[in-house]
This record gives sequence, structure tokens and C-alpha cells, in this order.
Amino acid sequence: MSLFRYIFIQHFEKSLINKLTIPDVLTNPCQRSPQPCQNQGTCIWTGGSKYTCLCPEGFTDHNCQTDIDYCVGVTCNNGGTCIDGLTSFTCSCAEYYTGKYCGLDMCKPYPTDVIFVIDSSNSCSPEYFNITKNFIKSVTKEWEITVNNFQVAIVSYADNSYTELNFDSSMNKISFDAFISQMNPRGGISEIHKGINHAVNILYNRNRVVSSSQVKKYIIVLSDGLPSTPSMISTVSGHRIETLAVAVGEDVSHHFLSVITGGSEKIFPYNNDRLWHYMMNALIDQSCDICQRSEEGDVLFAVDTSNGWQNLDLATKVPTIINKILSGLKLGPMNKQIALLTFASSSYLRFDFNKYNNETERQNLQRQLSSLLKLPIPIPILQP
Ligand SMILES: [Ca+2]
Repeated sequence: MSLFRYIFIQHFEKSLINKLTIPDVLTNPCQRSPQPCQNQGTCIWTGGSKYTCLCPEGFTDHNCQTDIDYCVGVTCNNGGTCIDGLTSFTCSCAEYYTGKYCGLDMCKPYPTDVIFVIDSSNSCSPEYFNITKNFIKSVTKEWEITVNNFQVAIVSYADNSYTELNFDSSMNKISFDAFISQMNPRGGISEIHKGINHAVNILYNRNRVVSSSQVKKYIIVLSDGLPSTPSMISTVSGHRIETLAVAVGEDVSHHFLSVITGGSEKIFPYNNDRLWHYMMNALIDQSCDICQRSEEGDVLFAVDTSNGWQNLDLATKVPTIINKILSGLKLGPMNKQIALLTFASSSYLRFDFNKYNNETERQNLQRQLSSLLKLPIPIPILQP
């Protein structure tokens, strides 16, 4: 009970009691058992047989008898189901969706704000300035730059720091690339820390929400990591910001870059897509991995049939184990395909991936496994 409500009740009851007579007390419905307010509502006698119920959160009506349905007017998206709770609702989302209203597709990158911090000083040659520009274009190549997905900004540093391009909800990949193309270096010394602090300030003051969820925040520093004022370099921490670095330059200080990012595993090369993969891994749900969802695959069983093995084991135990593994696999051209190779002094391909490539042949396959093992007939392996 809130303090205000408590004081109110105390005051209300005291002022009433002063005016009440004995017969009144006998009719007080709040003294009845059970008292009229349900669900632990507080009963307040208002004289005679009248009373008021102060209902706890989640209940309403004269006697607090009605459980408020918090799902009224709520839409859980993408096949989600609303579940009414005591004081609020929750959306139970279909597989691969999340967010308060199930509005976030876990198989798409999580909505994210990214600031690229680039070296615009003299220490970045025109060649490396171009590499920086091309890297940003390339890493954002498959990002959806829209209000509900990625939003991007660019800060540069030299003697000072500059907002080259601020977050802009009307920006798209084409206008972003066009902006990058016309960027030129500013020249001067390399005050990296100014650029990073500048980016932190922009992100700190930004609270973009998509589908009622706070977006993720990244700073990507493209730099050789050679600061003009080394003592000012420190790790960016807090504010829910993750900092990554791309090593760009003739000479690169991995030491300073890892001080900035808080670890060498967050430093990436400019000439491949490792950073892209790193971010996609973090922003897309692991269960959405296309490789895990695909059933396609070749399974080769290589069985030792050398003298150390009893023929009985080869006829019973080994086929049993193989069959156990096979029972969890779906066979077929778009599913798993099986091959069996045995080896002793030489190796033999008993059957290849094309032999048993549909479910109806499963029983034949099981028969084949045991008989082949029981009576090893030397069959030369197919040429690799
Ligand atoms: Ca309820």
C-alpha cells in the first residue's frame, strides 16, 4: 500500500469513527467475515451499510472481483499470443520472434545504431583514407539502413573531432554511400580519443527504440591506432556500447587498438569480412543459422575391419551403432546421404552416397550394413 493511500485510509477511518454510533458499528460491512472486498482489496466503511473497496493493482469493480485483462487492445505480432498477467501482459512469441510485441525477427539483424569513427588526420594517407571509405561501404553492403533496422553515423578525428554524418532516419544505403564517396581527409594530428569520446556522447544521448526494445549500439573505429596523445587512450565501457576496431594503415598499433576495444579479439582486418560476420553472429539469433536449418549433408561411415575386431562385433555391435546414428537422420537427396567405407590393410568403399538416397531404402541399407560387415569382401575403393 502506498504511503499516500495509507494516510488517506487512516484519516478517513478516524474521521468516520468519531461520528459513528454503536448501531452503525454493528452494520459495518467491513467487519463482516468474509469482508466484501475480494482479492485482498482494502475495505473502507463509509457509514451505514455502505463501503468502498480500494483494489490492489490488477483488480477492479465494486468488490475488486474483476481480474483486469491486460490483453484487451494488445496485439502480439507475427503469430504471438498475449498472456494476461497479474499486473501486466506478456506476449508469448512464435519461434524466431522476440520483443515486447513480438515485433523483432530474430533471424534478421537486431536493430542497431552504429557510429564509424574514422581517421581524418595526416597519419591516414589518401590510399588508406580510400580503404577506410571502401570498408564502410562494404561492411554495410547488406545492412538495411532504415528506421527499424540499422542507423549509421560517421565521426572523424584529426586535431579535433567532427560529426561528419549524424544519424538520420531518412537515410538509406544509397544516400549513405553517396555521402561516403565525397568525404575528404581533414589533415592534422591524430586525437583518436576525441573522436571516440565524440561518438560515445552521440550514442549516449540516443535512445532509439524499435518494437519497444532498446536498439544495440556499436562504435567501429577505423584507425592505425597510433594516437597523438597516447595517455588519453582508454577503453570505452558502459552505456551498453560495444567498441570494435578495424586496423587500417601502414603501421598499426594493435596495442592501442586493443586498449580502445578492451580486447584484441575485437580488432579486425580491413581486407576481409570478419567484422561483418562477427556482428551478424551477435545480431542474428544463433538458432537461425541457415546451416543448422538445412538437412543436407553427406555422412561417411569409416569402419575399422582389421584383425583386432571380432567378426561377431562387426556383424552386431557396429551395425547397431551405425543404425542408432542413422535413426536420427533423414535420408534423401535434399537430406542426408550415406556412404560406407571399411578399412583394414587397405580400404574399401562398400557403397557410395548415391546408393541409398531415399527413405524407402532405409531397410535395405540396414540389411546391407550387417551383411557387408559380416563377410568382408574386398572391393577396391573408388578412385578419389
Ligand atoms: Ca489480469
